[in-house]
Amino acid sequence: MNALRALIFDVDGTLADTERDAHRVAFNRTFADAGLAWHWSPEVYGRLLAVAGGKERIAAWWRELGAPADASTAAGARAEDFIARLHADKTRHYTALIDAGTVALRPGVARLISEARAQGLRLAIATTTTPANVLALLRATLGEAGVQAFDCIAAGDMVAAKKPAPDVYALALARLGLPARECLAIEDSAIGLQAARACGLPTLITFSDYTRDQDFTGALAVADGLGEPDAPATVRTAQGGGECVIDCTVLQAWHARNGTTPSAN
Ligand code: XBP
Ligand code: MG
Repeated sequence: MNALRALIFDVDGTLADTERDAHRVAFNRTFADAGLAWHWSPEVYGRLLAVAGGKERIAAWWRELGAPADASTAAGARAEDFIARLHADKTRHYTALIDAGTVALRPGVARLISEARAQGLRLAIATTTTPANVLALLRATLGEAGVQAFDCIAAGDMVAAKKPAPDVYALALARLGLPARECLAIEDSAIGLQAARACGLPTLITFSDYTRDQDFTGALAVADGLGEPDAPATVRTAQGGGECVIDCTVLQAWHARNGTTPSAN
């Protein structure tokens, strides 16, 4: 049996519900600043989340509007440069929203991070988003100690391919210096699950409003959150369903069963 030595957290949708009220709002503020008549409603944004990464999401929208990928903008800038500038502005808007306290951590996240550290588990981040966004979120919610709690942050632009490609999880594992079988990933989305599973990582899904109906085949367990003692999570595993507070003991038990039983779906 492999001991559980590290937890690898996704960020958006997993640590916090950042997408609708922070990332989406930041994109829309950026579009308004740039004089673009683009506005992503919560529904449109939910559909666009199928494309991981902010720059890639804008490029997908650009293509949806019928502009070829190599088109020049009205100002004569190449599309790629134009999108990169928009995205830098979006990161500025996003971090300002986070600094202002717009988003809280999901229930149970702060509890699990502190329990894991107290028990000597190592922590890492594997995210598609920009490192500045992760640091802003950790600082705004947990302070500097929150940043220090993580051994490493693996982010989308540090690797060749974003989720669902496994690259960002492979980078997190390399930086931890641990094999996948000694770690557990916590994700909220099907593309995140695919990325983690492609690295061989046992994966807990804590789905969000945007991802609740996705296909989580291959997950170790699927839950509506981590839960807190006064509001346990509703959880489904291969052994059945029920309510529980997901803590290190629960994760260790699921991890120990990994590979010996079918997945939660
Ligand atoms: C989710 C994402 C991100 C954010 C946007 O990342 O797809 O792209 O929506 O972030 P994860 P950027 O769930 O892997 O944390 O604009 O900084 O790319
Ligand atoms: Mg996510």
